Amino acid sequence: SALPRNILSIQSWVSYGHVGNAAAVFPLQRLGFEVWAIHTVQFSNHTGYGAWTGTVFPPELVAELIDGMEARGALPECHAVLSGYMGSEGTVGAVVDAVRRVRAANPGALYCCDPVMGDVGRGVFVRPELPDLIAAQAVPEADLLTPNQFELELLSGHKVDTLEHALEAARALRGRMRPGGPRLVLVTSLVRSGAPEASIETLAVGDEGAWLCRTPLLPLDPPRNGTGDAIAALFFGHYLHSGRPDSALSVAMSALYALLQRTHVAGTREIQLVASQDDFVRPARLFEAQRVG
Ligand code: PXL
Repeated sequence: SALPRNILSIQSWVSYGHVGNAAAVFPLQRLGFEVWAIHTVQFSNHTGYGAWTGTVFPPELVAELIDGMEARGALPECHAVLSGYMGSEGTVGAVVDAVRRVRAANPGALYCCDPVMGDVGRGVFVRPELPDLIAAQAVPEADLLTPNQFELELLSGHKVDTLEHALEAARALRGRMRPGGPRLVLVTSLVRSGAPEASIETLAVGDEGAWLCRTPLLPLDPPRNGTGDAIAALFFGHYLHSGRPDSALSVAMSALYALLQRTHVAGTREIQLVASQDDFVRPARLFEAQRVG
């Protein structure tokens, strides 16, 4: 069981459209992983529509499902854990507990935390207690962290307007992540002074340095809910395959560009996840990552 194959993904679920696990599970499966999905909610659709039906599951359900998997002897075979949007305070503790139980069974397991808190323009869109809880409990367990620019500012406590600021903030965050792990920070949706017009960048900062990947900016109206969830899944998946932050960054962002481009052409509100599946593995157009530190 040397190759990472089994990923536990703890996120929300929607019946219609693609956010949370409904944006992460399929890309990971398409990359060849077995995905053990735990859903924290089941809603009809994402909350970006302003109305939805469904249920928030109690945080205790996470531990209960881990209990059942443990009883099947599954945990030593769990190679990675991915978490995203956490609907309630209790979910943070439940996810961190799950990560600790997986690591007790398989010390080599990697945890990727997408610290979903908010976005530039929208501000904080989770419950106000969540950012501090994520910073205090989830970040110290994380091997990979995938904040957007806004979340990087919130977690680091510094405004980020330049590449130097982004590098400094990401390095500061690395110091708060799990010692002994790769401590890899992916900064998404980076818009900074000095970047070419009509572009958007993603920055990866790890042990061996920092890399930047630039793609053309596509219209973000309507907002593409689920994009961040898909990025975290694609980057984590490609990183688990190659162990290389630079190629994982290049392939994941190229795949994401293909997904957003197809969605733009289709003119749909929901990201075109299924139609873009071949691009997840081998993107039609490859955007190279350049070393910046
Ligand atoms: O993309 C983050 C996300 C996750 N889960 C649910 C959401 C959203 C964003 O809209 O509504 C249920």
